[in-house]
Amino acid sequence: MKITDIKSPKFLKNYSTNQLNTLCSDIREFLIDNLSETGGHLASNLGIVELTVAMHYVFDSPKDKMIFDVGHQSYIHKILTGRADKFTSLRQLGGISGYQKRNESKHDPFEAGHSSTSIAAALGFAYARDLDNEKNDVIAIIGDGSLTGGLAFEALNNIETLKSKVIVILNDNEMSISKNVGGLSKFLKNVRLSHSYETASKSYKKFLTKSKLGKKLFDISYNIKEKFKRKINDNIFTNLNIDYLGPVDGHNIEELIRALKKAKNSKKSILVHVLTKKGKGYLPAETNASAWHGVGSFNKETGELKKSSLPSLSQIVSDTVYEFMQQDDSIVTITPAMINGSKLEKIFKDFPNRSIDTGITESFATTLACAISLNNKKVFLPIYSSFLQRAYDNINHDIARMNAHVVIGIDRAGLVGEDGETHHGVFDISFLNSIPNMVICMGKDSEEIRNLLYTGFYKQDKPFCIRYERDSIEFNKTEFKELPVGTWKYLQKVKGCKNTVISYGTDVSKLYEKLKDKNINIINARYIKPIDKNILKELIRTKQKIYIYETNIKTNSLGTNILEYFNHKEAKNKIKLTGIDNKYINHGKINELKKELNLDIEKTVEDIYKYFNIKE
Ligand SMILES: Cc1ncc(C[n+]2csc(CCOP(=O)(O)OP(=O)(O)O)c2C)c(N)n1
Repeated sequence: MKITDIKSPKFLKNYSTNQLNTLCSDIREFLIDNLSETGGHLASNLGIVELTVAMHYVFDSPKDKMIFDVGHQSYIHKILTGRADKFTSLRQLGGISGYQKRNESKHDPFEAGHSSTSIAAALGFAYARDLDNEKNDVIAIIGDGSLTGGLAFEALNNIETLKSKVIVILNDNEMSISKNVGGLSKFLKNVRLSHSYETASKSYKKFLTKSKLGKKLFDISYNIKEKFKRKINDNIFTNLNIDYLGPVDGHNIEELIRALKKAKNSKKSILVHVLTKKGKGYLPAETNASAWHGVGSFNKETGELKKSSLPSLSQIVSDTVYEFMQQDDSIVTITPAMINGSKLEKIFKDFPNRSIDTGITESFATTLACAISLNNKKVFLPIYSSFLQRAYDNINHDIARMNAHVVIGIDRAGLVGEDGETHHGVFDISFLNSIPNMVICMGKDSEEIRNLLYTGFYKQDKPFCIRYERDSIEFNKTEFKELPVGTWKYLQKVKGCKNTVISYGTDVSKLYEKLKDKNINIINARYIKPIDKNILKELIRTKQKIYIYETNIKTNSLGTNILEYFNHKEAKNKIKLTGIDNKYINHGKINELKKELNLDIEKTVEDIYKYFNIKE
């Protein structure tokens, strides 16, 4: 069957094992073809092809609910539920999402993008099902990486409390984005080892039991194996009163179908442990699954990924902290599972004793960072803006309240593009702005980013948040200099001019490039909190007309900080505030999204001219 002709998963029920295997190969080819154009989470999806096919063979979606954790690995589910013909639009403006979406299909019962929610969601669906006396299965598909998140553990713990049956499929590929970490990951590794022992021991028995000595050797190893097995059957899951089934070879359709049927027939909640290979079937992704976790477009023949020739802002930040760590052994770097995304590879390689990957644990990592810093240490804690939402309480209750010296790197601040709604970093200013003791800043270029980091680490000793966008820019390695907290800078000051533009980050550099030599003052508000009251007083005194440009939610933004101050001073200045209204933003390329929001630089410049009555 042509992949794009699939309209519903029903056809699978009549397929033989051979046909199912052929379908899996065709799906892999389809994924590689399409993702080489659109980009997406290739390695995660290649690893879960057989598992998703087997799930749709055994269960009946949409009656049975399939909830994919994060949802980045739900592409095969999308294909089997009739969305293959839309794959050329995957993650593109107006196209299908890279995650499950309720308004996209009745086969998507729940939505995510952030990890570790699937078991909680499955429990909620199962509980409601039981209240209604319905009979359907609810299945959470969660990776071993996402299982490191505390929310997943809270849900596992509540399976006993709610008593509603759920099926948890643990897709264990030993990887989060990087190699998975932690005690649970070690336990899963032991189970994997026992599985390979199990497979090997069949031929081993045949060979050894031929002689007396061989039989003795076999008995000894058999006892060790049995002990191991007992340990596995008495594990964290069974102790939480969840049946454990596995491990199952995740690339063997027959084995998978057998296990999933058992899970379906089980009366109790059950976890099926499935072993898969991330990137399976595409050599570049199999051999470097981290790099191929989520990719842009690529050359499918050579496996070459298309990349910017300029360094990313994450790289510039990470390289700067690396320079500090070389001189200063009081600095510790902590990441919640984002070594690759936050470009921390070199720090982790060269300072293994002062760098910690905590798994997908934004909230834990933040409290950990706080406590470490209270012991004469400085902690660098880079977290993507949207994932930082998970750590709000820890930032407020721990770091800010105890005034801990943690430098939070707010990576992917602003619009992030193709990952869409769940990933845009447009809320962090709003939720950090209200926290006492908090400093929030953003640099306009690599020099300013370096100097802000220098200020955060060495010229103050309190919480310090530095935001940086998903972008690549020129990198100039410059001497460090303090940028006093709460100070702004004029990029252009025109004598007698009454028009002022205020912005920050690389946006202010872009505006400066377009507006230089015009009758407009341009202020770089590099500190969003605290604001520069000296400059603001001057703007009031000289009766400036003000245009504030931000690409974040307007609520509780730099703009509202300025308005509040002006209100307090009973100032009469005319002010225009731009930014994003209080709504969720879809997926698409960053520049396309900015256009849709009337926030692209070209339109903004036109708007500025109009506002100030200036001819272009
Ligand atoms: C709260 C949160 N933090 C970080 C991420 C980024 N992230 C997306 S997928 C992923 C790894 C997930 O690993 P796993 O669940 O094992 O899935 P795999 O891709 O290996 O199949 C991470 C860290 C996220 N989506 N949500």
